[in-house]
Amino acid sequence: MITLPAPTFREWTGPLTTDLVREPSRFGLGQLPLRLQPNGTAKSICGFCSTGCGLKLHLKDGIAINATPDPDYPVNLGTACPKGWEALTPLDAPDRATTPLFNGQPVDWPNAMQIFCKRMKAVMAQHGPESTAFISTGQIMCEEMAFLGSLAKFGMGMIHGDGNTRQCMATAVTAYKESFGFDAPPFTYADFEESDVLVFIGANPCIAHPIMWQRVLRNKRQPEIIVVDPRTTETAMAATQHYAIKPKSDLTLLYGIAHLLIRDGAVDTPFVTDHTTGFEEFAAFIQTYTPEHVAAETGLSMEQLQHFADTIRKGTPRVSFWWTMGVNQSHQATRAAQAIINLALMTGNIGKPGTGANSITGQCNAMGSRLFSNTTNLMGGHDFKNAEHRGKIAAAMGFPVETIPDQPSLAYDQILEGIESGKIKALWIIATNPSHSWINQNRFNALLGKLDFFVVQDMYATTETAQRAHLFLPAAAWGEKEGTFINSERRIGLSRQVRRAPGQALSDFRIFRLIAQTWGLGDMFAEWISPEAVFQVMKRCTQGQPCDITGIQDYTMLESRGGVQWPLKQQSDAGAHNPDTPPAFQTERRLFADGLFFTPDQRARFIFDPPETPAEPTDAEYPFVLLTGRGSSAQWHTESRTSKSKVLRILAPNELFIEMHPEDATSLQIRDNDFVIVTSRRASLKTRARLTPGVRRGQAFLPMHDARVNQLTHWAMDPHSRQPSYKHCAIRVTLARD
Ligand SMILES: Nc1nc2c(c(=O)[nH]1)N[C@H]1C(S)=C(S)[C@@H](COP(=O)(O)OP(=O)(O)OC[C@H]3O[C@@H](n4cnc5c(=O)[nH]c(N)nc54)[C@H](O)[C@@H]3O)O[C@H]1N2
Ligand SMILES: Nc1nc2c(c(=O)[nH]1)N[C@H]1C(S)=C(S)[C@@H](COP(=O)(O)OP(=O)(O)OC[C@H]3O[C@@H](n4cnc5c(=O)[nH]c(N)nc54)[C@H](O)[C@@H]3O)O[C@H]1N2
Ligand code: SF4
Ligand SMILES: [Mo]
Repeated sequence: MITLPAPTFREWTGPLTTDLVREPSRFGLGQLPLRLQPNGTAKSICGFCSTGCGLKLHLKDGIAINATPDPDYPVNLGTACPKGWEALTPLDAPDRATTPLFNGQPVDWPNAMQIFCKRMKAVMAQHGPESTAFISTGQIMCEEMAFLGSLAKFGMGMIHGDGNTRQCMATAVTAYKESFGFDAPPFTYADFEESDVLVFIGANPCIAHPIMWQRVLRNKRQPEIIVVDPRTTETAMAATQHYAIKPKSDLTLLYGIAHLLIRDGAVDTPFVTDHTTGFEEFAAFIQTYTPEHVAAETGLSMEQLQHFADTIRKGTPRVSFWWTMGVNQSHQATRAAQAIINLALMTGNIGKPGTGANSITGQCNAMGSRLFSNTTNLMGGHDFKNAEHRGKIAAAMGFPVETIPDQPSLAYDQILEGIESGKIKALWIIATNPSHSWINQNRFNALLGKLDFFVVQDMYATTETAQRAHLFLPAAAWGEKEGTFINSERRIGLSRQVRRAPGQALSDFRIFRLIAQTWGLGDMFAEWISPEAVFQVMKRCTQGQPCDITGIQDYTMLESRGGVQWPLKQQSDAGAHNPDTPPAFQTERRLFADGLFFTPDQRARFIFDPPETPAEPTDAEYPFVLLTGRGSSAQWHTESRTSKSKVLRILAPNELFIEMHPEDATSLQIRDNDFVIVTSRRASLKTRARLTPGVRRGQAFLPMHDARVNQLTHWAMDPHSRQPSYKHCAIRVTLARD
């Protein structure tokens, strides 16, 4: 066990000079891992997915040279997926950005900061503060998100800011808020091990969350594993029941299962009566979702529907429901997520071991973004429109209350439409690559051309988005900075600095500090001197909230406890649980054990709407539904990081393939491995065909990692969460002639 000396991170408060930003160590400022033993091991949290695995980073002369999974961390228990093992490799890539760039030319930091502030202020002066916006991410630390959101909105006066979590988690957020009264995923990973029935809907954890899947494999209760996915995915192959529904028929299916559960007497009436509202109306609504109707709509048989419902009903099993992007990214995503929540509520499967309506999130800190990015929610899960909340946050931060905007931001797609219509003139993008990952990419890239000022902050200047920036700011990456992440089970973990950033690259935290100083906000953010200082500000913002973390003293406590799940109120004991619980799980907790929810009447709500047709149905010209998603456990999103690892490149397919059914291919004279042209109403691309019965007739699948895939997708949003519907558009496939 390493004993940690007191923090020595120091930040400059005097004037900014080139020397100072270039060589902060000359001025005694913390850039190096000062609190670690030079040849010891640092414990950290992986910076890729929301599983939040603990890694051990092995140091030589104070610099990490290797990463291995942490056997003591209560999340991953000594395992890691290939990305975790390769976590350090992307840091060494030859195309790491080492200097700010203005119109593609290197500039020094003082100049970059002057350009940033002058240009942003000029746009604000000419068109008003609502003409500027930022797009944040689920991939920087909580403290950085809190800094960005507070600097931009309370300091600089921006009103609009959203994050790439809109592409990912917005649906789960909206569904939970409406149904439970707060964005509160209730589960803990032990629930994977303690369920009798696990239902995965639109989720492929074997590929996207492989270490969560390891936890499923530790389940000793011989569970039934149900997978609802139009494709026979790796997870579906490992399941005991797979329901290959027609794409986007989830809502009808889930209403149909609720119908059967009511008909067959599986409702937990005491729970529903004591802890929910709206059940009567829901029961009346789903009367028409008869097996005949649901079978016709979903493509399943009535026997399959009955078997599905019986598996949930039989005996008193513990049933947990898990969903990911197959649900969140659809035209009626919020209602589909709530249809899952309704099933858990009506059967009383919540608040107990092995149960829950559980959204699995995506990025390493998507959960941090949900609480601390200051985008759709006011800091700490508060509401911009609520005057009391504004007063509370102003007091917690020590800012005048007038600095807190009284309106929430436009959503991501609305910001983009604002750019298109000329209302938004300046955009600042941090740690996301939407020129690849946003829906209907050509439209996105065209509207960037309308901006007066476009800033991108990334670890590589080579991403599709960074290449379009007027001003590029080079960022330190995971491993080169310190701060906290929150994983899918609400566990706050500490990620350590074990590398020095290349060239003049600075941590996002330090970039925000420089902007604050240059903008003239040095005094306002005087307390925001280090990530750990900001952690204390964040804590104050959570006081009295469902996500209250005032009981976490400091980083040392986070590290020594293997992370802490929220909530942890002041004076409550993180460890005092069941004495039978093994030490590694003593901080394990789930929500709603008392049946009390966060709505004003403390009851969960049944929410429902009739299903609608997807935004772009297939027709004779575009007869296939295009599904998109993750391709392999070695590929991460737009691959700015994973493509830099030779090992990960070997583990991933080396070429794009469209997966389609052999019979569809035969009717189009396409053989396995032939080149085909895939065309949507927006674009077309050439790729090879891979024939597999795992994809049903009339459907096709493309992994999202190739930059061309989102040229095909159709700009459509769920009306409640405004999350893009990435997993449904109409295409045709033809044999390539040359
Ligand atoms: N290796 C790797 N891991 C990752 C990521 C990565 O890029 N690479 N990204 C991370 C992030 S940010 C996220 S959000 C998660 C995503 O994790 P997942 O959501 O599990 O991954 P996806 O492949 O996007 O989508 C899951 C499944 O939804 C199915 N689907 C499509 N349409 C429908 C439908 O109408 N109904 C149903 N029921 N299913 C449907 C698809 O066939 C697909 O198998 O993964 C995280 N983990
Ligand atoms: N067709 C289709 N499209 C999709 C999806 C789909 O299923 N289908 N899924 C959607 C989902 S769920 C998601 S989450 C999005 C993801 O889409 P993006 O957010 O665009 O994907 P990433 O490649 O993870 O982009 C992160 C960027 O941040 C940079 N970066 C990494 N660490 C740091 C850091 O510490 N600081 C800074 N400043 N930069 C850093 C990386 O180099 C990279 O350029 O894609 C969405 N797009
Ligand atoms: S499962 Fe996720 S958190 Fe764990 S090692 Fe892999 S990418 Fe990292
Ligand atoms: Mo995501």
